[in-house]
Amino acid sequence: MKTTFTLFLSCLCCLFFYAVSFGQTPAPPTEAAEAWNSALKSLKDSNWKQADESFDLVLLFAPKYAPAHIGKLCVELKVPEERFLGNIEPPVGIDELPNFKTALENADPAYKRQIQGYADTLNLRLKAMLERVPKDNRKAGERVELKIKGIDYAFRWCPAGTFLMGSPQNEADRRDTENQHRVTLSSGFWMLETEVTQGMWASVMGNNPSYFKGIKLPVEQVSWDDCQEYIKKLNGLGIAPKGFKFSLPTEAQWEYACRAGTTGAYGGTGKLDDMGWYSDNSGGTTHVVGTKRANAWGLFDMHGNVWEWCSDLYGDYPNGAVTDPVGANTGSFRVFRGGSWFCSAEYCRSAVRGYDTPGNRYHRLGFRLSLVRFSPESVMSVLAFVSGCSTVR
Ligand SMILES: [Ca+2]
Repeated sequence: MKTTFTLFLSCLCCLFFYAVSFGQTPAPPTEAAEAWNSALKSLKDSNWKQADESFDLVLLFAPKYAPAHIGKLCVELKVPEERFLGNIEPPVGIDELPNFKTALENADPAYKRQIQGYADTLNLRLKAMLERVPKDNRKAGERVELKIKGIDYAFRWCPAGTFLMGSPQNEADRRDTENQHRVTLSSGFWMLETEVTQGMWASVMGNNPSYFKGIKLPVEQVSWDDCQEYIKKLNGLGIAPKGFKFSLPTEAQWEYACRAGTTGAYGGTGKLDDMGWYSDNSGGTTHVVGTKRANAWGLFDMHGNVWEWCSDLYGDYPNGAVTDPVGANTGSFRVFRGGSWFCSAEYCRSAVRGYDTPGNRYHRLGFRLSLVRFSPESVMSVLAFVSGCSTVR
């Protein structure tokens, strides 16, 4: 435990020095901010193991976030210099001397050597962390179930891979916004087998905003912002499989899962009437999820029933090949996909893109969950980041 805590503070020390040296002030992603607050609370509670785990999450979620907030930590912890630089014996009283930040700002040569040692230790530690990331060798469509608030959530595995996103020039009714380009998804992910149902929503949120009522009908009249609240609550339950978190799928993940290896206008059998509820067969309402045919990876209602929010900001597709795209950097609209009970067939194609402001709600718009892995790439960027630290002499 002593070693663990020493390493933890070593991380902070190293990252703080980086912040002082380079003055970075990146905005914190929500997950990193939450992990950071959790680490602070755990330290105050003298829960060293939890603090260490939370700091791991900060590194995983947003390595560049940590340094800008070390100063805040110093103020809160008031860790004395001599204890920080020597052998730390927890618990460290948070009311002790506020010399830590000053010491770092002065950063004499001896201290820089200490930083070097910390950086090397952290480097080894992060490499070990990378090696612990399990290999994704599951088969496409593999199924797992989670029981959440008494309700079964079935997820299907979508393996890492490459596909053509968008529609070919000869596809009927295609739009100019669907220009075809090659997309590689470097990590596999889990996709909810169906749209999120009203039963799922109500059990977590305590309300049901849907226009058409029924616990097995897809939830609708939920905004993109509402979905974020639901997902935040799910992640707060601590029930996601180790190394994964609940999320909206990215637009690329959504289309990749919808196509499940197909290249035509519709996935599965290729016939929309088999695969989904749309204006010609819906009778003007949503339907119980999972009552049409599933696609090749076991996913239902990717065409029709309700449109499904994705995480991306809407923007033009790139012209060339991309890896792990997450949408536009700026914009006012969030993407949704797949068409609905209200739409004619052309709007239910695999490649069709819808979008709207994140606060809007409609009785033809819902969503689907994904479970995505904490990115190994974020660990790699920490390694690069620490290497930058190590150059200090
Ligand atoms: Ca749908």
